[in-house]
Amino acid sequence: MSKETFAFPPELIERLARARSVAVLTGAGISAESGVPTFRDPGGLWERFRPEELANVQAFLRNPDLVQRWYAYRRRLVREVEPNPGHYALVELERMVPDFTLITQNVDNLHRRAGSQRVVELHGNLLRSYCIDCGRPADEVDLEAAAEGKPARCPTCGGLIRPDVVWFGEMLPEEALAEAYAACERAEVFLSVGTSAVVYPAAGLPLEAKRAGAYVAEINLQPSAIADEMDALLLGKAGEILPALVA
Ligand code: BJW
Ligand code: ZN
Repeated sequence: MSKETFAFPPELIERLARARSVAVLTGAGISAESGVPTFRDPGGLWERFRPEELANVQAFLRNPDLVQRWYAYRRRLVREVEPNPGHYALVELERMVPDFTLITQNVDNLHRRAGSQRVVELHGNLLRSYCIDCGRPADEVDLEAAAEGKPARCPTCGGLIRPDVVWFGEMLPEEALAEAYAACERAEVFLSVGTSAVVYPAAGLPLEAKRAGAYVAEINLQPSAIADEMDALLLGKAGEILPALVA
């Protein structure tokens, strides 16, 4: 597929060709074609697992073993998959634009593995873990040391080890969030890709960019919660639309 075969709004193509500053926000949808389940789609993670039992600190403290095992399962999964054409198209876009920021809600590390350089991780990274008491980073060996039914603990202080991701009710990493807002202020074009836009503050970023003057376009399988606010809505797979857009 190329720009000719895909009906892109001419204004998007023109703005993108001229833009010196572009920001992109990605969500789970961009990794779907790699085989990583999204959260809220049919068959998504939250259909089989309840977020309130897994994605907040109270749940972790109540049942650290269960939460650790859930993340171990997801770590294995993301290590087994590969970045897809959507990820690689964003690497290409970064090469074409002088000021480019890739803001991601994803914790799967696939943007970095694809080769994206400037990646702002808003919700952390599944492949990192740390001790909730002393803060030391933990490695895979520490995590695997857990005995059956006993959660993994820090070899230094005995504290529980948690994944370095942002759970509900937790603050996003301050520096990452500041970088994301700054990129929204500068962006002439902002692309929102594969996110349902229901989780804040990330969901507010496209509208920040629009308020600051950017042309905002959404690329999504289904319209997001904020699709009506977009200048352009491109419905389809990110792994097909993004490569056509940057071709
Ligand atoms: C495709 C596709 C293909 C499929 N191609 N597309 C303001 C208003 C209301 C509530 C709040 C608010 N501010 C804060 C809150 C509370 C809360 C919140 O937002 N709640 C709402 C759900 C109501 N936010 C927080 O708690 C945040 N912290 C915070 O704000 O701190 C300050 C504070 C604290 C206390 C009180 C108030 C303020 C933290 C949010 C952390 C989110 N964490 C998670 C889990 C990360 C760890 C893990 O992975 O386990 O992050 S939740 C989960 O959702 C994950 C994702 O990053 C996030 C977003 O999901 P995403 O990426 O959009 O995925 P889906 O599945 O929802 O959508 C997929 C999309 O792809 C769909 O649109 C498909 O159509 C599409 N798609 N295939 C293109 N091939
Ligand atoms: Zn410790």
